[in-house]
Amino acid sequence: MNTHSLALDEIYALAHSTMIANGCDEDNANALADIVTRAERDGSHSHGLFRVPGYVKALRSGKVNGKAKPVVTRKTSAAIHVDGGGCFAPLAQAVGLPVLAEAATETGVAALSLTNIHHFAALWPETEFLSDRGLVGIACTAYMPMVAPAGSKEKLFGTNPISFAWPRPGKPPVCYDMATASMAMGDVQIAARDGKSVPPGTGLDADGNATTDPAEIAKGVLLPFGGYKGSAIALMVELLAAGLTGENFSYEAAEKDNHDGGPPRGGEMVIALSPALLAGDGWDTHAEAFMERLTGLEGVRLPGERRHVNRRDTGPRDINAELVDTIRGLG
Ligand code: NDP
Ligand code: PYC
Repeated sequence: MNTHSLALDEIYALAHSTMIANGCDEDNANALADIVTRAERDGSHSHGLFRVPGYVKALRSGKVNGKAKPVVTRKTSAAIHVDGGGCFAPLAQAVGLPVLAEAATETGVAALSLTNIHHFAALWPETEFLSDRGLVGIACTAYMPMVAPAGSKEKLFGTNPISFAWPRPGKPPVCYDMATASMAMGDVQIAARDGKSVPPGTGLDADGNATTDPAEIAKGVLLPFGGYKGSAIALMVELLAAGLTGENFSYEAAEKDNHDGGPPRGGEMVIALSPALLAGDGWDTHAEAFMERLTGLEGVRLPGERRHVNRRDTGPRDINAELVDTIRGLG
């Protein structure tokens, strides 16, 4: 693979200038460039610059409002809502997450529903925002149908990611962020681009046959991770991100979408819990003793650790050259 070496501030500038050139105002462009840069910094390659052409398509078709001003409402002491006004998710999160953190710190438990947003990013930025403030974070969002529920060969669920972050004072959080599909579609697309195969059990081709060819899976369906168990979690994500926010289920999002290649309108649910209020004094040392047991087992590493190691490297990143050239052409 041919690559271009880009410093983190060059990645930010590339994403920012591309957003501005395609109709975003400063707030929207900054929020997007920030999320893209942090994804590349951490090695979340399928949700960094890789997504910029899709973001541009959604701006150019008018599906996403690059000048949206999200509105946050504290509906009760523990229920917060953000209407994104048709923006990409990161700006709506930037407006809602501080209010969520304040509410959970006061009450112990709080929930943030985001509607009228377009989510095309990783979810660890949401949950780590909360764990950085001493809170437990859980976030999930739906998408458009790509995954066949257990027992079916027909797609209905989105790749429906869920992220969980646990705060560890003085240390990076434990944070997982995973599609409830066997693999994120972005990673399937990158495997297809790079001429790689994917593990058996990832998905089916358009005729419903098992295949390890990612290009065929992209035309067919992904399978949930872990059979009916992952399927149940994907179902839960649909209900939390759409049923509980009042926004589109994945199938509704697809029915209403203009299919420009950018993210559809949807919702997100973010939940924050305060261990200091719920478990009380000593919650952190108690949890750390558990982490020590866990990481003391041979072969175990904590989820999020790979990203946090990448994060410590502040040097340039090698980015697929064709992707960089494509993005430069969009400015
Ligand atoms: P992966 O399968 O690559 O990783 C899932 C999680 O497992 C990560 O937290 C990862 O931590 C952890 N992990 C991986 N290997 C190990 C290991 N050996 N031991 C312990 N933990 C491990 O991610 P997915 O392909 O499922 O998802 C990729 C991204 O796609 C996510 O960021 C997700 O949010 C995003 N996505 C976004 C969607 C959207 O609608 N916006 C839809 C679907 C996916 P680590 O990162 O440290 O490796
Ligand atoms: O990788 O499956 C995915 C995905 C869908 C929306 C954003 N990412």
